[in-house]
Amino acid sequence: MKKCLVTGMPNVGKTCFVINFAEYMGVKELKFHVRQRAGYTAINSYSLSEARKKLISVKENTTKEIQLIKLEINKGKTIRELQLIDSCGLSDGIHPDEEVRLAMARTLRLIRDTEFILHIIDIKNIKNDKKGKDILLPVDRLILDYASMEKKYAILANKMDLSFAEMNLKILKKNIKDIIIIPISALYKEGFKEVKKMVLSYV
Ligand SMILES: Nc1nc2c(ncn2[C@@H]2O[C@H](COP(=O)(O)OP(=O)(O)OP(=O)(O)O)[C@@H](O)[C@H]2O)c(=O)[nH]1
Ligand SMILES: [Mg+2]
Repeated sequence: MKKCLVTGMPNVGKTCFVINFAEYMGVKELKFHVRQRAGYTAINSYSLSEARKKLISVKENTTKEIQLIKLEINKGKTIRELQLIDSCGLSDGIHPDEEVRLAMARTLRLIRDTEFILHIIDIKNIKNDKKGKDILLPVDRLILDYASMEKKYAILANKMDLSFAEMNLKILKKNIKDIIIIPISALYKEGFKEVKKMVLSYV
């Protein structure tokens, strides 16, 4: 089965995207397959509203486990399956909480092992276009540099509903060339048509 990893820094909207994109793709009830450290996989079922309430939060590193949804996607006359994978966000430095550190290590392994990467960047995190300064935060730069060379890869520029987002998107597009950048609002399910097109070309 094909796999797509949704990754990025903490709090950028990965879980919000996974839930709302699954809904956009026609899922009515979410079955999250959660890999347990004991080696088995638990299935946690939620209604869409329940999942949004329980799994999305303003707190950083809410997601600590690898949790995935299996999507059935109509492509022509066939049905293709895709695992949409959500995992722990990556941050700079050494996190004080061991559980988070281990979770980040699992995300790094997933980045290495997954062929299709959707890298969510919070449009708020784009810095001003100053000479000699990167417009991306170091972690976003590392993910971009690695995944764009090795994988099928796109940046999802999230939170485009925010007021200054358009200006930051311009800066992002001007500085990051030859990479697919799809502006989205995971919260308001905007830009999903473009993401679906990319997913369809992969499955
Ligand atoms: N304005 C706005 N807020 C968003 C959007 N997407 C997500 N958020 C908010 O961003 C916060 C983090 O969302 P999550 O989906 O939990 O982010 P995450 O990347 O899974 O975070 P971790 O699991 O902690 O790494 C929540 O308060 C969401 O409501 C968006 O498109 N627009
Ligand atoms: Mg999350």
